[in-house]
Amino acid sequence: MAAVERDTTEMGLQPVTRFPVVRQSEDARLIVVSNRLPLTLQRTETGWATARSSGGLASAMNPFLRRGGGDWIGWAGDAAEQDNPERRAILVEWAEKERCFAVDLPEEVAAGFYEGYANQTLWPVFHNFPSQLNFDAKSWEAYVEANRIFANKVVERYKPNDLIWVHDYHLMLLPQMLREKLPDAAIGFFLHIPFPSSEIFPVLPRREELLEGLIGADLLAFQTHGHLQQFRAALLRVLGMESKIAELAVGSRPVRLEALPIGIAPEEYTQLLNGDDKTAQHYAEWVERYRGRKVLLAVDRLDYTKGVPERLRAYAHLLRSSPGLKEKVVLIQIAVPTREAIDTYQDLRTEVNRLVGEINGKLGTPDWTPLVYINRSIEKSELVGLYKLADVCWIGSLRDGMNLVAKEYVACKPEGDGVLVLSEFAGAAAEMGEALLINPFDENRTAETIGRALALDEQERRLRMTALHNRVLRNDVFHWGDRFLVALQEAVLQRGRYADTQPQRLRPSEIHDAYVHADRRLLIFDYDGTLVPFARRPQQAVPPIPVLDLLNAMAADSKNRVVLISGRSPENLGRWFGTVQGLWLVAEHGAELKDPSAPTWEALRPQSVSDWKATVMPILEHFVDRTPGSFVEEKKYALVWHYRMAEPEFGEWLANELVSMLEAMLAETELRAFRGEKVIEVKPVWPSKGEVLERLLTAYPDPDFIFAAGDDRTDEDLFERLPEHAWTVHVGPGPTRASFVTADFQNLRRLLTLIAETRDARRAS
Ligand code: ADQ
Repeated sequence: MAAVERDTTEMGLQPVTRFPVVRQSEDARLIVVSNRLPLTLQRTETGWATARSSGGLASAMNPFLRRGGGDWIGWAGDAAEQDNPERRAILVEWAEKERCFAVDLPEEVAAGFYEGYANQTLWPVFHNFPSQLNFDAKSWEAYVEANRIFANKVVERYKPNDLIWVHDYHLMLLPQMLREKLPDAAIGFFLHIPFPSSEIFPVLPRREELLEGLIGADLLAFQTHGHLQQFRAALLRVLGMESKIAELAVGSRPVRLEALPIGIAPEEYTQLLNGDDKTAQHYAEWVERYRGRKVLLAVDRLDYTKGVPERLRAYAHLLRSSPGLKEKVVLIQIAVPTREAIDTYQDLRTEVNRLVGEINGKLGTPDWTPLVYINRSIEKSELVGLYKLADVCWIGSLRDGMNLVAKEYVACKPEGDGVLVLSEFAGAAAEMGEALLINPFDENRTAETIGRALALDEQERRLRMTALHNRVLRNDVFHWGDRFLVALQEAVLQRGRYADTQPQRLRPSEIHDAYVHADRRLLIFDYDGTLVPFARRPQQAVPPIPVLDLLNAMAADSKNRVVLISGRSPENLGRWFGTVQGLWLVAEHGAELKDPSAPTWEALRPQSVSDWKATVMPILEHFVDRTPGSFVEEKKYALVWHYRMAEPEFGEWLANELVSMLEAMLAETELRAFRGEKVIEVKPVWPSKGEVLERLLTAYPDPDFIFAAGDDRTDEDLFERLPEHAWTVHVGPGPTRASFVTADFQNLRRLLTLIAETRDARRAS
């Protein structure tokens, strides 16, 4: 979608490109919210100053916002001396000149939030390092408080129609906090770091609150499909919430899910590459200094997820195993200090310093320092000079959301030279397949791959690099940001779709009226949870006399065709309802059907096989062993694990685990694990109440009154397939496509009694 241009050059300003709009709204603005602004407060010896922030989020968002315009809300970066006039004046200037609105956090909140829960609890777990997790309740409270302070700041700046874009793991509670304060706001969230697997996510203290916080958004976007899938798995396992591949329903509100890999602003690099004196000077100097040597480059924040010690060990291994490389290669490792107040980071720094000393001390010569280690932030002109110089760029992340260094290096190789060696655990690997991929945990093979990269012939180098270069230029940060904002606006429009189909409370007199005036009526009922409450064991749900009377009365009316569709087995239904004259029965969610005038049941797919049961049964039995009070019911077409009598939380927990396990196992088969009310049912995909409808309408065409009632998701299939004029009723809470909802089976039975009595009344008159 093309961006909307607004020309402001005549006012002496830079041209402003507004973000792309789906539904054009004149006053729509963008509000970006992230932990850090692109500017950071810095205390100097004489007072206060402004510094540029480092890190991937600021690198990416800054050019995007500068192009499109918008407000940026974030923490000032230092919590001290908040009343200092010089400090305050700087923040005012940020707001006026840069549209950066600083959030001030009290000192103890800032520490607990940033160095505490965000970086010692969330960061390690989200990067698959649960062993590095530190948690204390105080830092959680600080995290909640910081999110609340951010929420207040956003509310202060918000105007109707604004788009709010929340960034990253520091602010996972913010979407829901904002939803409560601004129910109609468009709220999007982007996670820059990976989402952990559903095995690891649950170790997080306060995991439920985090997920509930996130799903307050209209759009949740991740760097890769893999991360998105892991989020869905965690949602299922921790909150028991099922989702579709690209959407989730929170009550009746849809939440859109997207995988949107972040890009860079290539011009920020190519401009320096081509026409900047400082960059050219650095480059010329280094070409001279490293003449006759191949240059390997690594650029990281000094974070344990980036795999710096692992890289240094692999480099030492390479030098030891390839004596031919002696004095022929140099590794330049740039490591920007980060989060130094946290012990783990100090330990990492010590370890890296030791490895650097060891490599240069043991492997260097008087003429050769094999490793150049720079432990500070460097200027962009230097960075670009290094990218241009490097023969190989080595990304060794043990885990990384994306890794922008990979893309920056590739952007600086317009001639198609240079080799990218990329960890398969960086999000970038999902879209940079032409790189040489490594497993950074495997020291030997990594060393081999680096050796291969150094020796790669020119043709292959160019082939790989050109493909990467073109893709990085195409999928830049503007493309990424535009896609996010379009998706957010579309997600907001989707709300309307659900709002239009909001079910209403049951209106018995209206239904009764339509019933009375109809001559060909089709009435379809689910049984458990709809006509009767759930029983503790399936066999205990013997139909009570009033229900049999109701069905008898309705089925006896010659204008009616009454159908009972249930998940129960044919034997079960036959035994209980066989005596009701004229009643159609459908068993096992639509696998078999019994026409009252036929002597036997009819299978909808007679050739269907059930030899899979032998494989699935032991798994379900294993869950029975683990869950006191649960049991397995065997039906003709399905196996059902019931956990209604199990301890509720434990039952839900294991149900989620069982579904995750079965989903993976059954992926390639025609079987699926379906969640019902306190049951997990494994059955083929084909029987559905929706499909049975076709069969019923063939046997009983053109009804002029259709009524259907049900309480669970299997009934939703039916509601969806019924024509618009059908009267559909959902019994109980939860989202539905039915046109009416009613609280429980008793309300429904009252309505049916009214209907059944109609016939009696007419007969009596
Ligand atoms: P980061 O973990 O910060 O970002 P990354 O994507 O590598 O990681 O970005 C680092 C940025 O800092 C790059 O733009 C790089 O040029 C810059 N940089 C690194 N070292 C530097 C130095 N010494 N001097 C100057 N600049 C330096 C998080 C996630 C990533 C994700 C980004 C963006 O952890 O996985 O790619 O957000 O979404």
